[in-house]
Amino acid sequence: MSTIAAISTPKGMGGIGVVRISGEEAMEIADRVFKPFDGVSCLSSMKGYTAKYGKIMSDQQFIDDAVALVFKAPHSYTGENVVEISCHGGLYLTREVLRAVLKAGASTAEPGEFTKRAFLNGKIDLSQAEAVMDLISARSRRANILAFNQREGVLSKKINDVKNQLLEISAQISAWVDYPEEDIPELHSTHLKEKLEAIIQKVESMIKNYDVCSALKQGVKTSLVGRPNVGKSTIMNLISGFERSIVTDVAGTTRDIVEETVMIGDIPLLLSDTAGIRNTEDTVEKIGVEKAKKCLKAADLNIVVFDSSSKLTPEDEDILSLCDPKRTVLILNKIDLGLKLDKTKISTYFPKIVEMSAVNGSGLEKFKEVVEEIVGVSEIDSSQSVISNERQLIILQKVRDIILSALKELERKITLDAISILLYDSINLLMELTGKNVTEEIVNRIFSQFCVGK
Ligand SMILES: Nc1nc2c(ncn2[C@@H]2O[C@H](COP(=O)(O)OP(=O)(O)OP(=O)(O)O)[C@@H](O)[C@H]2O)c(=O)[nH]1
Ligand SMILES: [Mg+2]
Repeated sequence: MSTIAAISTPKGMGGIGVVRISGEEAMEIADRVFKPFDGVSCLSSMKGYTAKYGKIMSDQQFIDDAVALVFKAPHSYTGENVVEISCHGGLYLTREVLRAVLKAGASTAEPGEFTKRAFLNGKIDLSQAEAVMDLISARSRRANILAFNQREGVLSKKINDVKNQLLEISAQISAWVDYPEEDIPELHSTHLKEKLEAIIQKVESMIKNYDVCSALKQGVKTSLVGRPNVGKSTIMNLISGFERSIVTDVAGTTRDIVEETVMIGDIPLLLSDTAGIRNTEDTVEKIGVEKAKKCLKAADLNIVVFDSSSKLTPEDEDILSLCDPKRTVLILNKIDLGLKLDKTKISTYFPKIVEMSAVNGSGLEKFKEVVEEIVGVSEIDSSQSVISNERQLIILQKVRDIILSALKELERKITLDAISILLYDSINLLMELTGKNVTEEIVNRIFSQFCVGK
């Protein structure tokens, strides 16, 4: 494999910038551009995990002073020889250093190629490699812990456990089918059934957390709706921490959708402040109201705002009729003006209710708790293995369905041969998850979603 290089730090200005080189000739190539200040040593003769201070030269021209850190195969991220050159950060300098390294014989790394090599060299399996991407994009502590566990192999271990159990059952079935006359204990179908059911449960528990985890990663599409003047935009500004939406005491202030991503604890909400919903003849406002309704329908979470200092109106009830109670939070706003709204009428259908004053900030803590409950983060155990993308989800769903059909076959007393074939199918799928049985095309597709330099 060729020796590759890329800038591994983000584009832009920074204290340092890192150019990473990986491949058999990493040290030799680095030696052509990096000259240690002590004058004698070269990187090729250095031990792994050691560093030198020196200068970067290209065509006899001084580019920058830098630190070169040497990793010897297989003790590196990629499993190959690696040199990491830390130079001064900045678009121009890091690019110049990379250019010098490429001139000296390295080729440009593809997106995700360092991690791909780590996978191909057996340093990590595919689900761990996918976790590296999650780790980089994690926006909260919990998303970070989940990705970290996956990279540490928690998911891979669970997948391997399930796979080994399936293999064991298949082996028993095969032995019994192939050598019925031997002294192999007869397979009890109830025993077999119990084992398969236990496996289905394990697979289900991995699938179950997917929605929550993808909410943590990608954010929850959230609409902020209600009739005009109830304080939606004030709440938008309170949650986002700055004056994102225009607030006035005129009903019908917000006309268009105003979007902002906000963090509620560990959960990113993709929040849309909308026009107050009411019947109106105003052409512009009418369009805004239609947009608000569309936004409400498309959201995963609806925040419906009421003015708690006045009675519930038919307009409020119309808005509620569009919402699914399971994914709706009601905010009784303007609580500082005294509660006049009768809660009992709505709380039977919509139990998630928060009293708030958007002007003085009261109720924000309770709001956070309620959102966490609805999204389900409180239920997930961060030490658990969770899947993190559609590819993994689809494979696990297939595995579950195949084992379910194996169970059915068992109940219909179909031959054990047929069951054995189904079990082998599911074992193959599980191996696809960790990358032991995966086509080059899939591997390439996964790593192409990475950024260059990772
Ligand atoms: N006393 C009190 N006033 C509030 C509170 N929240 C908002 N207001 C006031 O209510 C008025 C309307 O607030 P907005 O945030 O613009 O209401 P909105 O729901 O976005 O209104 P539209 O965009 O017109 O649909 C403003 O004068 C706010 O200062 C609150 O908690 N208490
Ligand atoms: Mg508004």
